[in-house]
Amino acid sequence: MTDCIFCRIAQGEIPSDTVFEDDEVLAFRDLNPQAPVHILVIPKRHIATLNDLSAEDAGLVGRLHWVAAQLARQEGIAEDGYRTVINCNPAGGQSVYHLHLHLLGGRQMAWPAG
Ligand code: IU
Repeated sequence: MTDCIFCRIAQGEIPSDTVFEDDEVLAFRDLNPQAPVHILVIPKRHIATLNDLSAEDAGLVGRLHWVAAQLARQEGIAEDGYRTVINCNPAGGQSVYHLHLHLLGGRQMAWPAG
């Protein structure tokens, strides 16, 4: 989708601080970090929200989490702990309509999430 900013980042049309990339997945640092480590892990293919997943996408979503866990190790936050979040639709706090997994760490997280 040409009007999707994360599709444009995934295609390299808009620069990002990339920390991981393969054929299916891109991970880059959030422009407005909410924690010392705040990375977004996205599928390169456009999927708007968690609601738009098909059964065939289950492996891809697992891969987003696997990449997040590898990055947590790489960033040195795996042992202390971290949080992964996928916001869905307005009440879930989603603002960019291209599926993305937040990886947040480097500080104590509060619960319940705001
Ligand atoms: P949300 O779950 O849709 O609310 O998260 C969107 C995130 O995308 C949010 O943390 C933004 O800071 C981040 N972001 C970004 O890193 N780069 C961008 O160009 C845009 C949003 I637009």
